Amino acid sequence: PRVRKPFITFILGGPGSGKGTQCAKISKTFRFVHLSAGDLLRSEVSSNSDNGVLIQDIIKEGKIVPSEITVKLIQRAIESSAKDKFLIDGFPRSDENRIAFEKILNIDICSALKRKGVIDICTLFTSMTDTVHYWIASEIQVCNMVVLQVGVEPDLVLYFDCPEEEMVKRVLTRNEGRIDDNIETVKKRLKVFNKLNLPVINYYGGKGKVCKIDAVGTVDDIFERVRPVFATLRV
Ligand code: UP5
Ligand code: MG
Repeated sequence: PRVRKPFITFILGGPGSGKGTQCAKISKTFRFVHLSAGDLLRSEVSSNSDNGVLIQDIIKEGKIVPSEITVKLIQRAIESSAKDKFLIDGFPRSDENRIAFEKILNIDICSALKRKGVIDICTLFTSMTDTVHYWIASEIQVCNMVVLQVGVEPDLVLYFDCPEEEMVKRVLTRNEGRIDDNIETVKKRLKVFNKLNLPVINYYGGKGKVCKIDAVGTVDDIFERVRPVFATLRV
């Protein structure tokens, strides 16, 4: 069977840097599925799910929701989509988030291998569920053996780089009733971004995966900086 390998883009940047706005334009122009981690969490709150109150309290404090909750929501959204190009907006927000994403996926593969007692990789391919297919990052052919490279790494990371005063101005004028769009919470969100999210960007930077976009200017100006990144992709 064909191995399904989704194309994963992480969209990162501080609060109000324009992630959501640019994702809307990218998904429309280049047919990507836009998954906002913040929106997935907010819809858990509004649907009164088991974790709704916990999530709401954390968002209000500008802190990071436990990885297992967010990862599950993202995983479910990817799996229930028939498409294979994704923008994951606002995740991972910390090294812990990033590692949890990779680890969960690794466990899927390992348990599939164990369950099937697989020695022959062709047997594995024919016996795996669709879910597991998703999480195979790539296969490498070595002589007659196929080695699976597991752990989901994004194919691309976009980082919207924006000065703090501009981000604060945008968030405070948004006026959409978000409980975290007030000066106290914005200050906390910025602190958490600098302390926990920048290391994730640096990690992927070290792997040559980050495309840094100057996020100052009009929405259209910024999209013209983003456009060539996607126009030159071969996916
Ligand atoms: N705007 C956009 N572009 C503009 C431009 N070029 N010029 C002028 N104005 C511009 O934009 C923000 C506002 O600015 C909008 O009004 C827009 O019209 C305007 P937007 O595109 O919404 O920016 P974005 O970067 O998406 O800002 P957002 O506030 O959504 O970013 P956050 O990262 O803070 O919010 P998110 O929803 O991702 O997360 C919220 C909270 O959820 C987090 O703080 C955290 O508590 C929790 N969370 C987790 O715990 N884990 C996760 O994985 C994700 C979220
Ligand atoms: Mg957003």
